[in-house]
Amino acid sequence: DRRLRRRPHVVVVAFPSGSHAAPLLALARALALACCPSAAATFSFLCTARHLAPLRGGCDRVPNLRLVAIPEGEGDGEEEEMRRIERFAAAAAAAAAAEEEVSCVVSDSFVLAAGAAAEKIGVPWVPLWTSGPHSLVAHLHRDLLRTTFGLGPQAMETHGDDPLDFVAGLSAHHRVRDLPEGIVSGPPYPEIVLLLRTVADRLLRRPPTTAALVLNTFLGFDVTADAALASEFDHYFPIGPLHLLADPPHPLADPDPSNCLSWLDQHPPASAAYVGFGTVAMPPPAELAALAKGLELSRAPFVWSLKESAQELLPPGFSDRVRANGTGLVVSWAPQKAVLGHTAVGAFVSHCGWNSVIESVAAGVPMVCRPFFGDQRMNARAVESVWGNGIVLSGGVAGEEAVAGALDVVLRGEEGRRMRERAQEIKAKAAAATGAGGSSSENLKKLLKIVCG
Ligand code: U2F
Repeated sequence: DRRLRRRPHVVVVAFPSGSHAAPLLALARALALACCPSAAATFSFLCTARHLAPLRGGCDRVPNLRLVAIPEGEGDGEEEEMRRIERFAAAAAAAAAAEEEVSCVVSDSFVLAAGAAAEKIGVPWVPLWTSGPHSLVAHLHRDLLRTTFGLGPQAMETHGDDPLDFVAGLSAHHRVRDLPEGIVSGPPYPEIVLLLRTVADRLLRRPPTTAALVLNTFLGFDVTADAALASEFDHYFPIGPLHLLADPPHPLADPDPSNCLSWLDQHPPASAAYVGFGTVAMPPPAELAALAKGLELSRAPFVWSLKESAQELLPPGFSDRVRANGTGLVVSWAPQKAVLGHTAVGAFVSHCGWNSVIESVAAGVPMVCRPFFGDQRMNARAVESVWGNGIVLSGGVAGEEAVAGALDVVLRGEEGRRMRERAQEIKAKAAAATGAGGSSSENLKKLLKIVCG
């Protein structure tokens, strides 16, 4: 048995797309720090050079964490993107198998090749699910959902508003229409949907092929999902918010090329909105224009992180006008964690990607939700109806009146005050979970025993 013969060496394999690598690196960093300074184990984090570059900050302080760049091929568009990721995953799996003294493979759950490599070399595999917990529950119960609602457009037409609380882990608030694509909606399936289905099947394989399953959440945040996942997996480890674990890099260390933080300094507490839709989702041009008008109508100061290419789709003169009159700042990148942590920010207009949800939770900022795809609708539903730390935009999209109305509610209304209180309560729980003796910190220690043997 390799694990008996050798000093632990944990190989960690990222999924090099969008925001996936960051939470996995936070986990690797926390694990590596937990066995520092004795450096009882070494951690090698395998990722593409492109996705590693913005993440290097804060890793220098961790001597037993190696960042290993794996070459990637060229590729644009979804199909090419998936080919590129497959090439990376194959190269990373080969590199993992060739690494010396491997005691465990930790990976993004999307990198099934890493699980296969672990199986081949006879060491445990620990996947991290980076999306929201409800979407995982839904993927795991795909067959039950299909048997109940059928498969194809009619499932949504006939059952769109049916509740999902008959599925262990979901609430009565969750609806069929919130489900991720590919569960009851029929083919054709985009490649990412097919990948997710294979991932769910792999996680469900019996006897289990996973030594532990990690989620970027914390015990007590969603008790229903926790209970279901704990009964499904022997080693379910909610270890989050990952970016708060073990001496994390300070959020103020993130680059702030457009000076969002000093701009926010000029505004009173909880008066401003931060708008950001993550790394993949993009509202159609008409909605971008409506959102811009809604922000102006609300008169709330705002920072809006919007890719340069999309800024061209805003109403002519919008960015210059709001910058000149001091009401808004449109930037192509914002240090989101630090922005959410700024006292001036009182609302986060978000697509509800899981990193954004968990960062908003960690900062205690209520959300105004405009979900697009994947887990985002289930996350948004839970924000509004399960956790109570925000609302979904009326009509589900960013209409001018809907945006202004939602910001009025969250920033100025009585209901908004309650959401803020709720957000602060959840923030306190998240801080306790990642503090000394907290559930996430204790789960990290238990996971360390599994990965180091
Ligand atoms: C996919 O989500 P996204 O990458 O689109 O969105 P998030 O999970 O919210 O992650 C975005 C990250 O990028 C950071 C931000 C988050 O950590 O702080 N960021 C920033 O710092 N500055 C910016 O200007 C813009 C972003 C997918 F679409 C979702 O459905 C999944 O839930 C998610 C996780 O698997 O991946």
